[in-house]
Amino acid sequence: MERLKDIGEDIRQLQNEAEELLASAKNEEEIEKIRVSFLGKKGKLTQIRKELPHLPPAQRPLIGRLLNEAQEKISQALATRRSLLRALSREKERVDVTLPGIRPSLGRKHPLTQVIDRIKEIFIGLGFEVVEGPEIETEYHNFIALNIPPEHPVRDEHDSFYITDDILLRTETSAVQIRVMESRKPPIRIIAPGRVFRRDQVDATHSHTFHQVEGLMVDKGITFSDLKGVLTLFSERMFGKDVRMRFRPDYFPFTEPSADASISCIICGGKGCRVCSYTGWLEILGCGMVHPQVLRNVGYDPSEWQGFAFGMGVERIAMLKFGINDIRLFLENDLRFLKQF
Ligand code: 2U9
Repeated sequence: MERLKDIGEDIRQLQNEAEELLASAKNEEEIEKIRVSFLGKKGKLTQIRKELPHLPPAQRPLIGRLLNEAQEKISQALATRRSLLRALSREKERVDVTLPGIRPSLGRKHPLTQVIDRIKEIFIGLGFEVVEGPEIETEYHNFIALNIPPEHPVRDEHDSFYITDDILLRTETSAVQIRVMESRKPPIRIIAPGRVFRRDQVDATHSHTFHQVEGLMVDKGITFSDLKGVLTLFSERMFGKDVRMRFRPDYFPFTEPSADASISCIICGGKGCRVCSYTGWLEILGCGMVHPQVLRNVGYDPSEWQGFAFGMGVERIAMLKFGINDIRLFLENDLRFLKQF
């Protein structure tokens, strides 16, 4: 009888022990270990069950029932713990859709790209086509076809990066336009935006690498009036309807006559301020009628075809438009600068 009580007590204790262990089980592996150590082939309850045949027959039904009950309870506790842990891990993965989102930071275009895009948009609106060409050029396309012979003083101004005796980094995008003229007959209405290179001493207004947009219109009977009309429309669209335009004589080997074009100062409206050096005017581009020799160089007869051309520095326009005072900022990729535009 005493032995019967002991076994009954052992069973209850084992059940408690299993339940306590399960209460602190942290994962599926720990639960499985507990199952094996109580209910497995060599488990603690299984060991007691093995003793059943050695007990007096009268005691067997009672102990058998206690064992079954304990096994049932432990199985239930195992299942309860399993489903609780599963529920907890699902809870961790659950997304709270009411939380505020993480806003992805949006990129933006470089200020020079913004300005080039706007220039393109305006000229496309005026019927021009955008053309691009190589940054590495032959001396012929970069200088000679443009009426700039080797001894010409402008070669000093355009001090260049030579790769071989007759291959260099282009100093202007004019070569692109020479290539277009070589391959087509007029009428031609093109702009050539792109990167150019000059061996300049770098300072707040000079960079060895900068951007230009050049333009060219060739057709029958093109005059300086067409040049003034197109460039005035451009500057009104670029800088505002109220800007006035001024053309003064200048000299370039590839145009004749040549002019520099200014707009009334966009800061002071022409009254005079620091930005326009108290002149009321800002120089924004160079222009002129395409030199007859340049037309001949590409096989056009200057008595049949005439044209005008212009060129502007994109950095200068962007500096005026955005109020930037140092050209070096465009090439530094400093986000504190770039995020302002
Ligand atoms: C062809 C014939 C003529 C393009 C022109 C300028 C005047 C000019 C400067 C502006 C500032 C260069 O970036 S800058 O330093 N450009 O003043 N450019 S006329 O004339 C051409 C182009 C192509 C076939």
